[in-house]
This record gives sequence, C-alpha cells and structure tokens, in this order.
Amino acid sequence: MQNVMEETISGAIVRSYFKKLEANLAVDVAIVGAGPSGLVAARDLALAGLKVAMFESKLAPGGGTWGGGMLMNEVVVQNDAAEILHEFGITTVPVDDTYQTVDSVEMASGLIFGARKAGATIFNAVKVEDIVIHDGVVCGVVINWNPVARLEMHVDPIVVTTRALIDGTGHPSEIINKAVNKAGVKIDSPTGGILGEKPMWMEDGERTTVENTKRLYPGLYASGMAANNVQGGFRMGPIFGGMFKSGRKIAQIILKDLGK
Ligand code: 48F
Repeated sequence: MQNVMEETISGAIVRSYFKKLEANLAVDVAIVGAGPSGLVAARDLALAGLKVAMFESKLAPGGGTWGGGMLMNEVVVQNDAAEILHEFGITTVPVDDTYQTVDSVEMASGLIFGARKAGATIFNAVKVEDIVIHDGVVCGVVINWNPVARLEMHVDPIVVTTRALIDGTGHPSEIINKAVNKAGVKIDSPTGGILGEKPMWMEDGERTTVENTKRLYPGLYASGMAANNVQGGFRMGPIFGGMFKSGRKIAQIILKDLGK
C-alpha cells in the first residue's frame, strides 16, 4: 500500500523548513531571544527591509510576556509605549492618565504575529550557544537545537553569519556574557564588563532600560533587560513600556549603523 499523503506531508515540512533555514544562514540582523524588546526590534528592522532571524530557545516565543504579574495575565504599559502596541493591533485599556493595561496573552501572541508578518523569521527551540568574532567584530551566532543542549548531547552546532547581533535574552544577558567572559572583549560599560542587575525599582528601571540600550561592541547590541543588566540597572517587573521602547531604539541604532 502506498502512503501518498504521509509522504506529501513529511516532504512538505522538510523541504519548507530547510528552505527557510538555508535562506537565513547569512542575515543582516540576528536576534537572540524572542522577548518583547527583541520582537519590537525584529518588526521594525524587517519593515525597513533587512533580513532578520530570531532564535528562541523555548518552544513558545514571547519571553516574559505571557504570565502577567504573578500569573495574573495582565500587564501595564505607559501611554507612549501603548502606541507601539497599537501598531501591532494589540488592544490596551486605560487605567488613568499615565497607564494602560494589556491582556498578556493578546500581547505575547500579537507581538510574535507582528514580527513574523513584518518578515522576520523566527526559529523556535533553537539555542544560541556561542558567538563568532573575527578581527574585533561580532559576525555570527552558533546555534543548536535546544533539546540537544538540554540533554547535553555531544553534537556540534552550526553557524549563522550576521552583520548585527542583538542580545535580547533578558535578565541573564547570555550573549554579552559570552563576549565578555569567553571572548574576553571589553564592552561599552563603565567597567568594560557586566555590572549585573539591581533589585526592583520600577520607575528607574523603566528609564534606564531605554538609556542603556546601545551598541556594546562592533557588531554587538543589547536590548531590553539584557541591556539593563549589563549596565547595572534596576529590575522593573510587569510594566513593559521600557522593553518596547528599547526594541525600537536598538532597531534605529542598527539601521543607522548599517547605513539604512
Ligand atoms: O526576558 P525576555 O522576555 O526579554 P526582554 O525583551 O523582556 C524582559 C521582560 O520580559 C521581563 C521584564 C519586564 O519587566 O523584566 O523580564 O528583555 O525574553 C528573553 C528570551 O530569550 C530567550 C528566552 O527563552 C526568552 O524567551 N533566550 C535566552 N537565552 C537564549 C534565548 C539563548 N541562548 N538562545 C536563544 N534564546
């Protein structure tokens, strides 16, 4: 008996996936971590015509957006940041003159959908385990299936080359950690290294997340909580305006650096 349908389905998935992977082996911007800052940056950069690949180690992109505050699935944004969400078609509800609430499931799914529809390619369940630095310029990410990494299987990774790399990995700033502690580079911070996140102070953390968003080394950028962790900023909890504005800011910096 012939398994015609089974062959068609498997063949379609394999061909389609590997076409997508091959098309993204050399990109303009690689973003590590599909959290809120990375997703906003991905959409802006893709809308500007750049080839953008996002690598997210978890099965579900979205980072810390899904769970709201303590699993109550609502988050808060400031009015000016709500405008960024409206560009994605996400609904916000006014609280007072300054703040709006957002259903965190609508926010997470809307950000992912918006980045993807703008043209960014999202590779989920793929972990960035290292970076490539040639002649003082960061120019690639070293990737593997996250289950391979989790099971500590001794399997060599592959490389995606990039003109710009954003660390959007949130609190651990994993990629900057590789640059500083493995490659031994000095980044643009007060010490040349990673200062580490301070405890909760919402107002200050929201402000510094945007201020701390910048190029840290040739080819290497940070957004969101990763940027704030590197420069020793305060954490801020379930308010997200700083994350969206950070994503927008890093996209603008990269567009300028890449001559767009
Ligand atoms: O932490 P995360 O949501 O990034 P963010 O844009 O936003 C921070 C807020 O969610 C929240 C906050 C707001 O008050 O403070 O924490 O800074 O998302 C980071 C994503 O990166 C993925 C991780 O699974 C998460 O989805 N990630 C981390 N390391 C890697 C990675 C890696 N090595 N390779 C691929 N993905």
